[in-house]
Amino acid sequence: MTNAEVAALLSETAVLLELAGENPFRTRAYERAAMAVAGSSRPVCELSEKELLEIPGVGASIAAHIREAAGCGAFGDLRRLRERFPAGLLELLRVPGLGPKRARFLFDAAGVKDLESLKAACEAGKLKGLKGFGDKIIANILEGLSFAEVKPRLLNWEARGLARELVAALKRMGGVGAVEAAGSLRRGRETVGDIDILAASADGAKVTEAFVHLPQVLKVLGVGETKASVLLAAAPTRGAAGVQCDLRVVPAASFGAALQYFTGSKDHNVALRQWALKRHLTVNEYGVFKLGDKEQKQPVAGRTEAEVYEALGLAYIPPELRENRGEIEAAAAGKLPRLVTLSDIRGDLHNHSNHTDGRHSLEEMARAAKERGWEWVALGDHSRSLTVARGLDEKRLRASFKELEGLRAKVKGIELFRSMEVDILEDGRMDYPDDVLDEIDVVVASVHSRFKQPLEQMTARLCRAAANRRVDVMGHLSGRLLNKRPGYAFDPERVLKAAAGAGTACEINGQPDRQDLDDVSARRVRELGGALALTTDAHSTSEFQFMEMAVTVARRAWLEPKDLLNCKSAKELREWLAARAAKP
Ligand code: DGT
Ligand code: CA
Ligand code: CA
Ligand code: ZN
Repeated sequence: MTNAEVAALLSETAVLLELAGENPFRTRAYERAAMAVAGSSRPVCELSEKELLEIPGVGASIAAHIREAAGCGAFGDLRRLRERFPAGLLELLRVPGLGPKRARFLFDAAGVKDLESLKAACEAGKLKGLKGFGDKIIANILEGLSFAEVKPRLLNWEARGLARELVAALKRMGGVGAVEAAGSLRRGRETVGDIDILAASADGAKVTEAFVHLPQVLKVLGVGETKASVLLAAAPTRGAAGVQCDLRVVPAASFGAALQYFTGSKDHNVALRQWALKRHLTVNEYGVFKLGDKEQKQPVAGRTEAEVYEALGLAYIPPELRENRGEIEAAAAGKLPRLVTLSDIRGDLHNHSNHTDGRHSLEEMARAAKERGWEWVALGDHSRSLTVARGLDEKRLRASFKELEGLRAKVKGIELFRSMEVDILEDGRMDYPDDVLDEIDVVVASVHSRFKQPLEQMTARLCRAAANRRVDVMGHLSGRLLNKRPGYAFDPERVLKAAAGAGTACEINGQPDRQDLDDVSARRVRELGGALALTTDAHSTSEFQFMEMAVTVARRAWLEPKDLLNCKSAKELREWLAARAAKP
């Protein structure tokens, strides 16, 4: 079995557990493991139990499931769940606002068998009057239906895993030079529609033919001398079935031009061609040519991408910026940002240990952060109101502080800060009294309840938290989960302004299905002069690797090291926190 197939089984288990009414944090554990397996660079079916446990989000029981699936294509727990719930029911669960209980009721008692019949029932007014289906619920379901009808796209993190395998397989083939993933994946978009791969070779037919016979290929959609399209055996996220992958093979002399073209975005390429025309040049997938060169046999550039931009009189534009959002003008003026990279990161500010719903101890988390080469890490957990995640009451909070204090002497070579993800209560107050908040170095404030508040109320709630000087970072501000639920209703502009005004940082959460803030909002924070923090929200030591996802979002938001708390030294971070604590 491929990683994608294993991921699909785990993701299916998550959905079925939700139907079974399981604790949402247990459901989430399977979703997390599915994303991690899909993004893993090693074939999970060939790993030992010990190696499996190194994958983010894979604990003992999920490791056992994977070992079982490797042998027979599924595992016992999943088979039993499948027997309990018919397939059509799964589709209904993609509707946010419906929920497992109502989905089961409609399925069993109201003849609603899939999305289509749910829509018909809503429109015909058949839900009205059913027990538990008030006007507000029906409105939520209708809104949720339009969300569920959009075809799910593959998460960037999952696509990276798939592409990495394919790129490596292509590089191993004889006669193949450079190989790169292009398209939206290379631009770091949060989700991708399909995977585009580009390879340099003098013998295209040989490469495309070998490509369509790779074990990852489920179905061949087309194969020719320079390109091939296939469906990959993959359905990692909820419903994102049959991922398409396009391979193009070009001669090495035009690899750079082709890479530029197939990386897109389309809007960037259109703007770039207009820019070229003004300079009496034309640019296409074969190279940059003088306008007079009708035969296009003498390219001015084409072998590398850098050469293509240079020939057009532009600084090299990193792929994450190629969305026609002002990058061409900035490149022409020499004003491109010095985008943050993973190696600029000195620490993480939001994560969880086994005091609440994380898998590893504070000590294991501290050591893993150190192994990553970080200079500091702020370790934390969930606050008391989040009972499903065993949130810490004041007594357990103090115990965790004491443990962390002890670790400062024990784990040398990394500075430890105390952080906590503290719930924002429904009126915008925080889940701990002020004197407790004062004992926490980094307070990350998040919404985990009452998602359905009206826009005004939610906006006021978030603004109040953002303006609270005891709050240091606003956590996953929109509350969205990609492919699962939209964020709650609120006015981001007002909240971002409140945060910037109070000097409160906003988080870019690197969990692959959160990526929250998104690139557009994060860029807005920078414009407003606000601070930003990249976080992993790690629930195990290896989930610290989600910093890479957060960095990608940050790059798409034009962020530089100076915009990020993560790029401060421990001393600078302490000073930043102290300045906030000293505010009246
Ligand atoms: P996706 O797959 O929906 O996430 O988005 P992309 O950007 O990967 O789009 P895709 O796969 O259709 O095409 C890959 C790149 O190839 C795209 O970003 C730009 C280039 N491209 C494809 N078709 C066209 C076209 O008709 N005109 C132009 N200018 N560029 C194109
Ligand atoms: Ca694509
Ligand atoms: Ca494509
Ligand atoms: Zn959270």
